[in-house]
Amino acid sequence: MPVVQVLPLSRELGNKEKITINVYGQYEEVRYTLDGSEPTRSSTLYTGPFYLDKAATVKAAAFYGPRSSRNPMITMRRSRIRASKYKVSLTKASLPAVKVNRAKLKAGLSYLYYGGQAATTGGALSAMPQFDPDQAHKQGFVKEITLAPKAHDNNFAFKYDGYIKIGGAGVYSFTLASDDGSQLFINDKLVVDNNGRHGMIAKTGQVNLAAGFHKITVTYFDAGGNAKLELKYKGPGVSEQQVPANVLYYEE
Ligand SMILES: [Ca+2]
Repeated sequence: MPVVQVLPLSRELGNKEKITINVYGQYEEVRYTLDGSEPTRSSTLYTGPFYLDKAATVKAAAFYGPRSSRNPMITMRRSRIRASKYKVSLTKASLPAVKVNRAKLKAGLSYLYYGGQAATTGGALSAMPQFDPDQAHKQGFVKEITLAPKAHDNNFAFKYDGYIKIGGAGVYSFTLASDDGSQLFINDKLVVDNNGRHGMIAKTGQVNLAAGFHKITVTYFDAGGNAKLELKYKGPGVSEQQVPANVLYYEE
């Protein structure tokens, strides 16, 4: 009986993955499915490596002899089925860049700050607030993500807004570490959700970005104890680092 192998073995796909089916032994043909069903003689015929760009379960089987049979369609046997499961965490399409008025761009991010009684209707702030601009304790600009402008040691929140300049198109990983909760939005899409009351935790999210400017929003709150916030990223031509000041802008 021929032995079938589907390569690569189960894994997370990038944007596109080449799938190869190898067969060891004598066989007539190889057929496969992508929906998890068992391959039959009417399934897709394998003629060579093919590309997958979405989640799928590849199930393949070789069909074999006996060659001398008068009716090989009926008597042909099926090898053991081999399956390989592929998943994707990314949508294939990239987030398009947004239009900005370059003449009005300034380095840094704008922020809204909430602390003390001003941020809540009752008692100290202990969860991500609504970030109503009218309720902000103060606002201003920072060169990069930092808690430096805080006016309280505990129970405060920030919302940073601006643009991030992406040089090379492709998949970027953002890692948001915070004590307590934080969230990262790119073009209003939640990319990292690290919300909740907790000590220092890092969470990572990936997003496929076109080159150009993208809206970036980071929200953060501290519910007491230690307070920390860090945003790192890596992507095409960018080794993992704190998101640097020279890619952050706000519109005046
Ligand atoms: Ca804390």
